[in-house]
Amino acid sequence: MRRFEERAIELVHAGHIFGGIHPYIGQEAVAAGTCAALRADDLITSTHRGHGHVLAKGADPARMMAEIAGRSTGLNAGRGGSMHAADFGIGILGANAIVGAAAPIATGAAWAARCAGSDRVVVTYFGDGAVSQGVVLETFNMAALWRAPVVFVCENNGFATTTRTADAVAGSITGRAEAFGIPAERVDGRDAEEVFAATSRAVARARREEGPTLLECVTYRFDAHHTWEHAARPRYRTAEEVQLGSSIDPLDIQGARIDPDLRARIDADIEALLEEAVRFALESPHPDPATALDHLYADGTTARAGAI
Ligand SMILES: Cc1ncc(C[n+]2csc(CCOP(=O)(O)OP(=O)(O)O)c2C)c(N)n1
Repeated sequence: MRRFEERAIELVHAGHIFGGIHPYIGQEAVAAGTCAALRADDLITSTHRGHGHVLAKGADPARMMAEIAGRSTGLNAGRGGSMHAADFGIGILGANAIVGAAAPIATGAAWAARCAGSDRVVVTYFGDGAVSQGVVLETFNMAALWRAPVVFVCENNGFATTTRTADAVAGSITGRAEAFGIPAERVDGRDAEEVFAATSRAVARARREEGPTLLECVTYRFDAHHTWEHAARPRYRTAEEVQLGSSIDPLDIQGARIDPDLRARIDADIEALLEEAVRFALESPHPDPATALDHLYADGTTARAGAI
């Protein structure tokens, strides 16, 4: 996830990825810890900062890189881009640019799984900026009433764009879920194993049909809200604060638990994988303009006259 995004940021600045991206750098332990607790047939929904979630759930890095570079070989033929990657075949129901909007989708999918008699669980991610959205609170209510097998994962990275959590969130994040009778846990979101343990407990509850859980994973966003910030440099946190926040790195925490030789081999493998992913993305064609209207309408329907 870290190296994928570092390479993606290079591609943004080289003009190969249009519109920029929202880096996940610093938050990787949340995606790694949660997805490691899931079965292959479990499902996730994600956010505007979704590269880490999608990769941790198993998306092909080359097709993901091609997707955010808008290429026809991308996961979604270059239509979804950075904020809307989906891969139904491996349980990724989609990232979502609308803050809070993936939570009801996840709860609907969880309810559908229950109705179909399956014990699949759905994990949905959102930030601290989403926890006061009406749709998220309505979703908590419904998920609790229906005991939907969904795990709400709030990544509290301290900011919503440039607004500090403390300036925007009244009360507590865990308290919001508890008000609906949903058990909630606040965990160190920089420690992948702590996240994994808490997610495993939540997933086991959900499979036992005991309903949803909220995990507040406390983390820190090392990089910009969005790559536009690299040039605009809005002043909402000092360089000293960023340095302090970034000094606790999830990669170091997990890396220290791995044999150094093994880590070096993993790093080399990742480098080779990403070299190939970048080559694949940049050598892939952009979608043919003649196909611009494909996938906009369900099969069997036609575009309304004047609608395009
Ligand atoms: C409904 C809605 N309102 C506003 C925005 C613009 N917007 C995009 S990201 C963002 C901040 C989200 O903060 P948070 O949920 O904490 O996630 P983070 O960016 O910190 O990962 C906002 C306000 C949006 N995409 N959707």
